[in-house]
Formats: sequence, C-alpha cells, structure tokens
Amino acid sequence: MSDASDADSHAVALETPAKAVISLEGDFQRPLTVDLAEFREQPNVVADPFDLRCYTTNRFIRSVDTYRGVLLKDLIMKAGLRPEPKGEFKRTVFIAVAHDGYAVTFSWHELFNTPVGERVIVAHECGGRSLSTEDGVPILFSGADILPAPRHVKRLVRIVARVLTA
Ligand SMILES: Nc1nc2c(c(=O)[nH]1)N[C@H]1C(S)=C(S)[C@@H](COP(=O)(O)O)O[C@H]1N2
Ligand SMILES: [Mo]
Repeated sequence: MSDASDADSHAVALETPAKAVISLEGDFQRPLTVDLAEFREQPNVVADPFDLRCYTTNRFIRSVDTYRGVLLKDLIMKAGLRPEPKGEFKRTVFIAVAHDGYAVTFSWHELFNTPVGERVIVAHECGGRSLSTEDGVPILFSGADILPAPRHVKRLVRIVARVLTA
C-alpha cells in the first residue's frame, strides 16, 4: 500500500500496521536496518503483563498487557559482533536510542550471559493487537527490570554498539 495517494493515506494509516525501521550502527560486523514488517517472520517471544512504574518517582503509570516481539539479542546477532581481537566483543555496550533522543544502555554480559537478556524484547504487538506509532511502536522493553519504565523505550530508532576500552 506504499503507493497510496495523499488523499487516502490517512485512512490507510488507520488500517495498516505502523511502518518503522531500526538501524543497528557502530561496532557491528554488518551494520544494517531491520524493518518492523520482518518481525512477523522471525521467532517471537511474549512478555508477562506488568505495571509500568517510573524509577525516579515510583509513579504508577499504567498496566500493560502481554507484549509480543523479537529478542534484542536476536537483532544484535543479525548484525553480528566482530570476532577479532579475540573476546573483545564482550566489552560491548549497546545504546538503545528513541526518536526523541531518550537512550538506555545494555551490556553484552547482561544480554548474553544473564537472565535479563532472555527478556529484553522489541515489541510490535500488545494483547494480540498491533501497536501503532501513537502507542510507541517499536517499543523496547526489558522484562526483568525491577522498575520497568526506564527501559521501556517508546519509538526505538537505533541500536548503537560501542566496544569500550578501559
Ligand atoms: N522515547 C521515550 N521513551 C521513554 C521515555 C522518554 O522520555 N522517551 N521516558 C521513560 C520514562 S523515565 C518513563 S517514567 C516512561 C513514561 O511513560 P509515559 O510517557 O507513557 O507516561 O517512559 C519511558 N520511556
Ligand atoms: Mo521515569
């Protein structure tokens, strides 16, 4: 439906899932962009419903139904981490950046070698329904966090990999 005329594009937008791309940049083997439409053809995981609560104020924001999406580590593995110098990929941090510049970090160890990584997803559905741009799609969500709001990133646009040096 990308050839829809301006005149009916608004009506189309109400019916079709939001279009969004996420770019993977920086210290990856193959920097790339992934299209949200591809998410349906990839292995999906679902999160448990939870209460969104702010870290800074402890404010209850709202209850959130079951998210469905792809694991952040699966996206990272598509772009790949450099095998050389040996073992250096374990110094990588990933910065997840939203459309408004809001950004959060994950470490390689956290994602690939702790239970946290099993629950960090980029969600495209909630409660069995496609999320819209107004809902914040694509939403990055870290399901094992104590206070969920900080790493509940609305409108994720970029994952930047940085191999840190001491
Ligand atoms: N894109 C984006 N996502 C974000 C934030 C933000 O500023 N931008 N703030 C985070 C924080 S600290 C909180 S408390 C919640 C606020 O959620 P709300 O905007 O739905 O109230 O969103 C989280 N996700
Ligand atoms: Mo917050």
